[in-house]
Amino acid sequence: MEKRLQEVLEKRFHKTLDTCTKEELFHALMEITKEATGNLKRNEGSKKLYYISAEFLIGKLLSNNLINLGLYEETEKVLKSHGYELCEIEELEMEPSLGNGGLGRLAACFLDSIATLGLPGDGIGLNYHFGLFQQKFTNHKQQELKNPWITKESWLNRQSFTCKVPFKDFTMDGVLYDIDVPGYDSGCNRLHLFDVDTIDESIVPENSINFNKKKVQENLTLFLYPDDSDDAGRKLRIYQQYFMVSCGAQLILKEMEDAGYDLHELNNHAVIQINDTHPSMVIPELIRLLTEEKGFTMDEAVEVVSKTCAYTNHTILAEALEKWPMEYLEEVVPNLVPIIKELDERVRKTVKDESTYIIDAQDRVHMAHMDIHYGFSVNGVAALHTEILKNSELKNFYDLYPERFNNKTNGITFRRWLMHCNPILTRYIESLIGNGFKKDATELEKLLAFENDETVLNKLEEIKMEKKLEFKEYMEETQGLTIDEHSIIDVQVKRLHEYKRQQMNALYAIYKYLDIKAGNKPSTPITMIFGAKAAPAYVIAKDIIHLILCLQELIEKDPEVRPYFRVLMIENYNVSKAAKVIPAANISEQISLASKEASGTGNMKFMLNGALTLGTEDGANVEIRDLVGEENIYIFGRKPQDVIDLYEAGTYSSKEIYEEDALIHKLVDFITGEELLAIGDEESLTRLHRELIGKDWFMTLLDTKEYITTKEKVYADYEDRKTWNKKALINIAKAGFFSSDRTIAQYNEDIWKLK
Ligand code: CR1
Repeated sequence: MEKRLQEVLEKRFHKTLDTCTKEELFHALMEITKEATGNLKRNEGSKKLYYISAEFLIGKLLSNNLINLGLYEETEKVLKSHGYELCEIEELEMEPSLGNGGLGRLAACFLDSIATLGLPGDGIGLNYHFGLFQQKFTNHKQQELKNPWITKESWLNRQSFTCKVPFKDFTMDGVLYDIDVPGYDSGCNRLHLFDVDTIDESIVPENSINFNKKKVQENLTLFLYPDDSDDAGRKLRIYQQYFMVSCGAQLILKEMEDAGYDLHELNNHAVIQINDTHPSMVIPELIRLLTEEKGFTMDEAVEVVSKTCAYTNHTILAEALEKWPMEYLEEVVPNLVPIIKELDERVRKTVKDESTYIIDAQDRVHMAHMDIHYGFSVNGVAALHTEILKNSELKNFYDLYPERFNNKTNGITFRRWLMHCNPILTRYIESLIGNGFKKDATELEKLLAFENDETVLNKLEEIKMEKKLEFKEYMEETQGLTIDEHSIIDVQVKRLHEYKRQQMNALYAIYKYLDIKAGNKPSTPITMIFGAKAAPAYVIAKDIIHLILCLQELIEKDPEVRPYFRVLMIENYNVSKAAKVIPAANISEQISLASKEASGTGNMKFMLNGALTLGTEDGANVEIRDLVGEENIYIFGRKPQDVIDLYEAGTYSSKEIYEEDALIHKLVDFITGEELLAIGDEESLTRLHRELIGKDWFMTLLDTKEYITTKEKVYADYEDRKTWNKKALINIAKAGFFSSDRTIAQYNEDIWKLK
């Protein structure tokens, strides 16, 4: 490594390891890493997976690629001997935020595991020039800025593949950029990101994310999920989706033909995993290409495509289940319209249940319905979620095709979420149980042998302290906030959404603030940490951020409360910041309204790093509980079936709770009380107050009381550090199940069947 680094630095910058700048060092490292990845053998086989997704939240790649290539430690040593820290150098990389949250990060973890397991499988997506917006706090509000990540030199490698994508009024030329995906001690796959050369980044002004949505040739791949609160935004999304699937489908067919396969046997050589409904148009597009260009009859095309495509559902929230008005499709992708109509006709001929038709009475196309009728597999992302799909959300489909439904509980890559983000913990685990867990995560269970070993438990606590100190330093540098490393670190980081109920956590903060004001000081100080971006057009979500930032300000300025209790919000929460805060956490907040969080994956990252979960009976929390046992997790709140029944009955009334419960009344009214109005924006706080009392669609007030009681218990339990550390150890030991290597092995076993 040292020799190669010197060579590259000399050749590119006429510098040495002792004279170069950090930027030059970063570029040399990127070049060497790219070269090493390029030299890996490609994972191959007679059948190949295409994981098609609108999002790949890959995050920074340098360190992870070095880890997977087995070069991390050596590089670290070489740099150290010349006075550099690798962790400082990795900060220089621009973060590719090519996803919103869990769904996109899952796709990135999956790519890592697919490559690691040696499976031939490539990702297909879009090369967004700006990632998810960069978040800034101004006047206690979220401000959105553009978030560029592509520099002159990047991980992208331009390929020679091109294709033509026919829209109604014009054709666009697709070009392809690849990012190599090295497996951990394994071969390499690729992430294919499609783009167009006519994109014009200059149509987006500085400090903004606004642009002319109608200039599709110039804006198509500018942004991930452009604001779709208006018609132009929604149409742009259809443009993006069709562009992605058409390029993807053309690439797949070309690869199959190049390999000499008969396209009539496509399903024997390719499997396409459709990640949520954003890529659903790949089904009619493949049928179009096969019938128009490859001489297939409609029957032949429908049959082979149905045997090739599989669909993953990631949510039961109605807003996220895409239904495109036929009128839009006619305006954007008229070529697909007759095919979609034909697919719907075929359903109507054989199926009585109208609720499963692809085109509904309002002439809207239900993308998920198309996936289920014309795919061979439908999976949910956690056991509970899949049961809800089968028994309620998609019951009518389950009745039709029970054999298609299966569960694949999500997972996370331990390379990033343990080895990279917590090297001290990794090394310590290795010293206790050897390094087998790096390849087989279930070996972490060997840690259970130490559950009563005080030396080990104390050491775990020391490691947590070290990670808290690192996080403290980071927050000081980035936001000028000084965290008390001796406090309990209680963290809720995830996208902002009412169903995730950050507002309930904020109500707790109000409770605690008032309690301390009344003289009840906690024995150990508490630091509540939030991190969340709100979709730019999601008004209430932004009001919740405003509330949290106002609470932060109130408490930071209150010398009576601040020493005991603080509320801090991480600005611009992203993958890199997740890697800093998660290892420092004692408590992992997973408090969604039961039944609404399909899985969650943050919950897994926290447990792996020794935080205890405070959560509802939702998503993968249920499986975490089953693994660690009731006594090593804090579960509270209404049960999923009760919630489903409550929606069904339509009897939930937050107003009733607010009027009948004095404590809740007081907490909710604090939002518009004089303390916060002195800091914040009356309109925003009043809107949130009104929403909580008048609607509260995600039933915050239903669980608030029990949440407060349970959280008080968690804080009290922290006082018995020995028992706490034991619980932490059990959580780490049981986290192995949540390795995405396990998830991917199951996808392969049940769905993909790659050799
Ligand atoms: C779910 O909300 C899940 C991820 C990955 C999200 C979350 O619970 O962990 O998917 N769904 O499966 C989503 O983003 C659009 O839907």
